[in-house]
Amino acid sequence: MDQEILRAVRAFDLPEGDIQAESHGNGHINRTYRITISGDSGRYILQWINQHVFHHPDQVQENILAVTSHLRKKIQADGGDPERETLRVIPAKDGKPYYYDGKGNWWRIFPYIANTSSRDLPDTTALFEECGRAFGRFQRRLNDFPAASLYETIPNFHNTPWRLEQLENAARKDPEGRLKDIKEELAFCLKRAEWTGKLTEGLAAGKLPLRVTHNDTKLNNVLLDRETGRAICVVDLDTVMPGLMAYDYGEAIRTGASLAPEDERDLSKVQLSMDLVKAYTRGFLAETGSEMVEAEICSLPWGARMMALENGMRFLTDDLEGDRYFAIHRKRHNLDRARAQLTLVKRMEERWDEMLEALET
Ligand code: ADP
Ligand code: GN1
Ligand code: MG
Repeated sequence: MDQEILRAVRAFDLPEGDIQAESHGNGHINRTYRITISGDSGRYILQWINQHVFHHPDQVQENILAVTSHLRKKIQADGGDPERETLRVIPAKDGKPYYYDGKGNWWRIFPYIANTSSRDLPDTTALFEECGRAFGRFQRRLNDFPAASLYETIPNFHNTPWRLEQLENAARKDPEGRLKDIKEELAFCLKRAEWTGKLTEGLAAGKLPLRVTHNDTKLNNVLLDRETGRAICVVDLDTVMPGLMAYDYGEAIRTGASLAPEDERDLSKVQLSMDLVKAYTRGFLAETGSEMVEAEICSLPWGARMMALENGMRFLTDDLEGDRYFAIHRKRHNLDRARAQLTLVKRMEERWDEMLEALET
């Protein structure tokens, strides 16, 4: 096994024993391993934090420690089980919430939450409604957390007008000579420039309140209990930062209410399921509806459209720049992803009235 993994596990405050590591999960950013230690009944999730994406991994870990400590208290007060319902940061032997090896590698470790799995696409509307409840609960339990105390782990993360500027810059430079293949997709994005500021402007005008948000509410960031199917724990807390409710609603709809994978090449399969949209909305609003101001509720469908466009633009930018950000598994993978996401934008536009009506369900 990779010596770096062994060294990393040994840096944490864990029982001694023979270490086994297996790759785990489907993320595009960090590297995740499931760890077992002989003689210890527990298992662990070890993650290498991508420093190219998170420039201050220590700040990421400080955020996660603060947020999970807050969540633990709320879960206890609700009569829940904090060991299953939130992540727990295991400290390194030097007491820090991470291990840095001095050579550019940052690591963290959490207990593995047993008998759970995650899905890239929802199997049923009931499951997706459950996920809506889980992200809604996460949001509700953090509504009294001091947002200003959190580090902004990725500046401009959901600043969609800025994402569009990045795309235009990449197109101007065209470092890999790929612009010729993406002219149509670029034009699609530019045509939507006027509404990319809809959420950021709502925030600046004081109409949309700033909250503590997850910001990466992909379906596979919810752990589901294998026996009951219940959504029990929200993971992937790297991007928990101040943000807008519409981001968390929107990113979930983007990834969970589409009937095709994020990188589907057959664009006729990229369809929006209104049953899934309604199911998620029901679950999310059941937990958060009473917390939100009217303008915020109205902004939710825009969040979905914005997240689909924003991800489409990010994938397109990464394709132009030679695939430096998102891990790819085939040639022009980011272009496939971009095409699927922009198709999803189109589907949302076609069914816009229904998306607005879904708020009433
Ligand atoms: P990435 O940022 O690369 O998406 P995640 O933190 O989401 O990484 O982890 C990848 C996958 O590992 C998740 O989708 C989930 O299925 C699983 N996972 C993460 N943390 C845990 C945990 N503590 N217990 C069990 N499974 C986990
Ligand atoms: C990344 O880490 P993962 O795979 O959950 C990305 C998200 C994108 C997503 C697209 C920190 O999420 O913003 O929406 O890929 N995370 C970061 O699949 O950039
Ligand atoms: Mg993830």
